[in-house]
Amino acid sequence: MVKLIIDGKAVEAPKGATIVAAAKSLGITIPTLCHLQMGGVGYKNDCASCRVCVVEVEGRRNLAPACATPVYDGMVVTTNSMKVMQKRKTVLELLLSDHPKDCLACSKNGECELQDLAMQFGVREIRFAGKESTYRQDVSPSIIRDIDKCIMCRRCETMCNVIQTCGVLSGVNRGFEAVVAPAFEQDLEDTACTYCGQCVAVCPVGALHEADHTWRLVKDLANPAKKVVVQVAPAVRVALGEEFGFEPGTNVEGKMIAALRKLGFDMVFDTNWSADLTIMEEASELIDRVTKKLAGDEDVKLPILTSCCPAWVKFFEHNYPDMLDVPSTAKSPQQMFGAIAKNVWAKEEGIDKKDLIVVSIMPCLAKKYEASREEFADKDGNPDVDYSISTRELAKLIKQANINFNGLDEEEVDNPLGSYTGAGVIFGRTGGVIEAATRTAYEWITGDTLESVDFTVLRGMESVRVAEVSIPGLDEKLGSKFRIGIAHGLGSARELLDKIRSGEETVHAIEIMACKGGCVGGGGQPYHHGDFGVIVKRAAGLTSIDEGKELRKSHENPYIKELYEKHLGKPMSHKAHDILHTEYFP
Ligand code: HC0
Ligand code: SF4
Repeated sequence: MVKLIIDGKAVEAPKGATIVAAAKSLGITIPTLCHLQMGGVGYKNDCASCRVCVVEVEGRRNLAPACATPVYDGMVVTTNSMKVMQKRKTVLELLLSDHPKDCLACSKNGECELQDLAMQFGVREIRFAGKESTYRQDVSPSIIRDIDKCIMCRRCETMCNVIQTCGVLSGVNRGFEAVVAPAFEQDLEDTACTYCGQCVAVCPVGALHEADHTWRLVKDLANPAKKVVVQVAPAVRVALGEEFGFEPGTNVEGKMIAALRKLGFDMVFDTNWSADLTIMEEASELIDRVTKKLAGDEDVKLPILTSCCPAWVKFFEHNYPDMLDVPSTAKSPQQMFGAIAKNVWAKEEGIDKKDLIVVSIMPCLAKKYEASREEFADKDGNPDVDYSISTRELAKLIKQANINFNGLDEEEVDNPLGSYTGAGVIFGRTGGVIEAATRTAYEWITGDTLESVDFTVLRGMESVRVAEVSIPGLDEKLGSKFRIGIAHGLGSARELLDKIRSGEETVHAIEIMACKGGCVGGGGQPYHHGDFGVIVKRAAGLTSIDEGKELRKSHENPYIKELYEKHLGKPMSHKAHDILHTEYFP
């Protein structure tokens, strides 16, 4: 530990800590723009490019960037002198000199970190008005890049390269032309971008944002000729409340359902219901593959990989084209929902599917892209899910519609595509999909009722973890317990998959989610401003919803049982395969 003084207060900090970190331990917040550190994730952006965090260090002629200057014994730092404040204001004015001035029409208006600092430092005029760089807008199915607004903080670059290992974004060009972009300044759509949206989640300004579908939705809701139904992803209900002053992790499901009805949706359904349906297919496929493998079938691949995260699917299609027969062929809950709503439910209700609009509310930006994938549309081009709206977009719509969210009475979901078990809701956090599958697979393999459905060995926030579950009857045949791998974050997925490809690790099943923490940390959730604690609280919120449910195993969902009895026969039947399974493309 080293001893230093910051703003007249003595403090001890670990050797190698930065001034920003040491000041934080004293409760002193030094403003930063490029700097961002997320504990628990291993994310640290410290390129020191913006210089907003400058401070005075005794004995040093120039001001020092606090985010990149390590502390030392006897250091004396001043974070709030007139010289420091003037310099920060000048830095902001320089940043604004090459920044569009359309804040009122910017997607980040009200949430922009540059705007906040300009206000905090009393910037009232742009003293250095001059040439502004202009770039064409890059529009993809999920993400829009408005690169005129890029301040070269490089948070997105660190996220894409270090945490997600996608290598899509990096600094190109020099000087005034410098910008963060894909190689050869291609559009995202032409790259190996997974649309995970994690670059959007850390962008401090409006340079990266979601492809907004709210106006399309408003138009559909106002059209009496259309029946508009909605499904809501597991992770939305524990994060939406943050936009209305609730603590992260608070379950606002009842108010959310009421708000969706007030917005004009004809039916409010739940993706948790189709998460239960996904388990019926995925657990069956798992048992089928293990059984065939044990019988010596060399064509059968293990481990089986979960396939419900669309960014993960796109990642393995780009990076593991030799392993496309490994993931489960089960569609994601979003897509299973759409397929059942349009091809089964609409028929039962006598609705022409051309008049039915299926909307999803997702914590994820890649879900927008997933909904638009060609294989998820019928031969006439009618998609199973028409479009997807992020948690943030839903919050905006609720505010636009002047709905007093906090004052709403709680309401219940519609059926038959709504009620869910505890297994369906934990899909939204890391480890949840495989825990849900294990609950069902265990009971189906053993024929016994589980004493406890809480497979706590599968839980936690470690980025890559391998756990063993004992399944009586199967252990003996396998010669080991059932081994499960879990990874969240695409870099962690790559780490685990590379070990499996090389034979260094052997597991029977793997769950992968592209975002840290799982969907609760998705790129469409309310901004977490680098606080991973927010994501941990959302995950805990989902666990507690599961614990409060009477039914906690997907195969016990009465509406799912009815769906098989009336329409699908049994899991993996010909009909189930037709409607609920998909394929992957290199
Ligand atoms: Fe997820 Fe899902 S759990 S990917 O994170 O499987 O987005 O919340 O909706 O589809 O259910 C996201 C969340 C979902 C799907 C589910 C899965
Ligand atoms: Fe990289 Fe994900 Fe952003 Fe694509 S969406 S550029 S993969 S961080």
